[in-house]
Amino acid sequence: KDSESTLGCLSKDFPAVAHPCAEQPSEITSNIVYHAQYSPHFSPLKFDPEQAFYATALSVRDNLIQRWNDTYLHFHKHDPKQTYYLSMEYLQGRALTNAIGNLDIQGAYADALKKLGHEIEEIAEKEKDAALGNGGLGRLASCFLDSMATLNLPAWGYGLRYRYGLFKQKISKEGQEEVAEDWLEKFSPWEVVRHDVIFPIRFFGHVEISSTGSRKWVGGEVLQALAYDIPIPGYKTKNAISLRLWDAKARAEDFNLFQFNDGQYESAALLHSKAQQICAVLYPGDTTENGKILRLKQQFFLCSASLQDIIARFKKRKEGKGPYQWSEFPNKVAVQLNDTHPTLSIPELMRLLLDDEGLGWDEAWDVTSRTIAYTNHTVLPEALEKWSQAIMWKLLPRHMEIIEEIDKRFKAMVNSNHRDMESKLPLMQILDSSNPEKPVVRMANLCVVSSHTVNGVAQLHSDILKSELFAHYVSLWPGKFQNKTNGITPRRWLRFCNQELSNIITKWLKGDAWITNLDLLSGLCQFADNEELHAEWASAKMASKSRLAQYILNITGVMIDPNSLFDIQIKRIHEYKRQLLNILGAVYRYKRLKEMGDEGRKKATPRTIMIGGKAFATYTNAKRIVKLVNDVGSVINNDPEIKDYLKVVFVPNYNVSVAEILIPGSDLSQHISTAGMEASGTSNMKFALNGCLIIGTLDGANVEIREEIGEDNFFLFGAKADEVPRLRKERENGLFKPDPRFEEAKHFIRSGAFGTYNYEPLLDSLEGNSGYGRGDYFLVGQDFPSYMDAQAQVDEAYKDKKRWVKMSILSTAGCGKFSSDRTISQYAKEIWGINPCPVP
Ligand code: B1H
Repeated sequence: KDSESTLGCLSKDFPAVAHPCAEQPSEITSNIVYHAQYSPHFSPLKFDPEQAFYATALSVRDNLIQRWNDTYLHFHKHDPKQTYYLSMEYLQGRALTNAIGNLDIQGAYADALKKLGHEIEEIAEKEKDAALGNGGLGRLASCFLDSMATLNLPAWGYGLRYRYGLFKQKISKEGQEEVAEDWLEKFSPWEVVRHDVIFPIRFFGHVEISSTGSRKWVGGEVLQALAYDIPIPGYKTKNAISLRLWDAKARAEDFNLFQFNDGQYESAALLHSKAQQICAVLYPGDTTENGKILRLKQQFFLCSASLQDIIARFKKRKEGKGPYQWSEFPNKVAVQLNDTHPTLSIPELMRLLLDDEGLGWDEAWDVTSRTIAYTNHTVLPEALEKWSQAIMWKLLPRHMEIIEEIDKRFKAMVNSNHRDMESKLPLMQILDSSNPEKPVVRMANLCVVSSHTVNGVAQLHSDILKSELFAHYVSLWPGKFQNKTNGITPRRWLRFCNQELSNIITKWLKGDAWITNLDLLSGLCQFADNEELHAEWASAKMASKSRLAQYILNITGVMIDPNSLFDIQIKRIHEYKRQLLNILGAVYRYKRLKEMGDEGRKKATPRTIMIGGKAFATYTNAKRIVKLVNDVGSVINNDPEIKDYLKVVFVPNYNVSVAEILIPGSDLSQHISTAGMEASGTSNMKFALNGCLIIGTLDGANVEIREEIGEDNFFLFGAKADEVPRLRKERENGLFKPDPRFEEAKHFIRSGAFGTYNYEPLLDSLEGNSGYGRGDYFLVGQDFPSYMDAQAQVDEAYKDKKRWVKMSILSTAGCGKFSSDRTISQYAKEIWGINPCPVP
């Protein structure tokens, strides 16, 4: 049985037969055995869980390929307007459970695998996460793809096929260590290389001017972009769309045989090694000049390959249909820029139209600006991309000419039509040469000037874009700015990751239509006091908490009690997200518990605080936070006196698959950024959807979640976005009086209670403007007292089980709005102008 069974034995009972569209268990078993035997990737001996995973995934891929080809041909034939989502990041996570679930053949696959001696859950865990993204922005792109496919929209994603995605996080005595994570170590069973889809990509070189005055970018180094496609199946639909990831390679003729035979191995393969660098890692460190150039090369590589491909397909669909007009292009193509990272699409589309297709400036500009739309995801000044003009002139000389021209024409337009705005031009122009040492290109400005639509990702964020970051442009183009509140796919984030709760919802709503029409969840409100539902709801939560406790034990060795309140904060570690506020709160709680004695403690609500997230490798303060959480955890978790009341666990290597275990098992989650700084947040939606209550500030999408689920079901605290500037001023002017609890918590850490590591830089960042001090820019001290008060309300509420379960039901019931299906329908109607194109 299982791990020892040889393929030979298996194929006696289950003959290997290719069944490309297998849906019955017997066909599925035959098809899996077929792949194990005839698409071998291992020696023909065992059929252990890993081999079973690859064979199973290949059999699912067979099924997808049929739909995929059908969808491709269907779009080609009907030639609808199509959206192309350009993103430097996709956080796909695992694909197997999602694909089988979307095809709606879970049962058949589970049965088939059982016959072959495997549990479907066990083999699914053998899949590596595809982590081609950093955090929320990348995961949003992946949720969007799921919704595009499910809504039958003619839409594709474009990205890069990074060899090493986001690093693996190891926790040692030193704190976080980054280790390369090789998602392609064996191979990805999902991707299909398209050897016929390959485009040249140029870097460096110069601009040549012909006798007629036309310009052409020539010389430099030329690499090849090769397409790898990943199928994205829609939920219970025949449509499957593509995520097209570009890989870089050099041509055979660029390999210098003469040099190689002369022993000059490195120079012989120079271009090949440069090609390998392009897609080597997700975010090359960009503190060095080389790092900056590589990141810019990556961005251009994505933009140029995608636009050449889009134009090629536009032409292909016109073949045999008579002459076409370029002015039709924006009626057939919508390009969405996921933040400014793919901004070079703008000058690249202009260049292709001007220099390769021979259009005049006005025509090319009209086509480009009617095609491209831009989503902003952050107002943090340090995240607004500014590229050195010097680097840009070197790497992309023709694009810089085009950007200069766009800037020039923009300024001329303002000067002639909007005289009153003249004084604002220095802020609005694209090229900023105010620092003669380092003139830069402001990518967000280029996007706003060149796009037909600009959107933020939650109402508050979109309002801030209009009133602050892009305020001046609003008076030029009031209609250009929109809001599209983010969403999450309810398939991955409820149906598949929380089967127990899903089944209960389906039972009470008398059907599973909620999975594609999430507004139906509001139907749960009428049962919010129903005792039978309460019992089922609580037992589903307990099952998920027990599974989570087992996971934590396996990974960290810390035993946690599923009866305690599970309080979770998982997200990238960043000072504005304020994991420090959370841990200072935990430190204070610990100190109180120690002081109150046995009798006092018996009245406390037992809590398990879990914090997970990765710190950017060069972000020192974020790494110190990771270290502090771990140190606080080791002291608290080993203190026998309070073992029944408090645990603090750092969950290592937080990623999509870990989120799928943590979120269903949560009671409370923390979304506690300084108001105005978190553009939206999306894990807040995932938690609320899974019946988890939120403690949070009025920031990002928290505002809308609270509106939807009701203020009684949300633990609110903290300063509001419009109070933040004044509070910072007051802090600077020494008018801030810290709460004694805040002082006590910091003092306790300084006393060495959690070890002797130098936390001073971290703690001092919460003090005035001296030493390391940065005047508590993120207002941790300001919000500490209201945070602790809100936490006290949580403790009280959790003691009343009935009230808590009711709030939990109402959280789920209020989440209809946060389906990415809603978000994507709005993009389709209000920005892209595209319609569903279902395969019959
Ligand atoms: C978000 C980023 C981001 N905003 C720079 N900005 C990056 C910026 O690699 N880089 O250089 C990568 C990512 N990510 C997030 O987007 C916001 O912080 C969240 O609030 C939001 O929910 C998410 C999706 O809109």
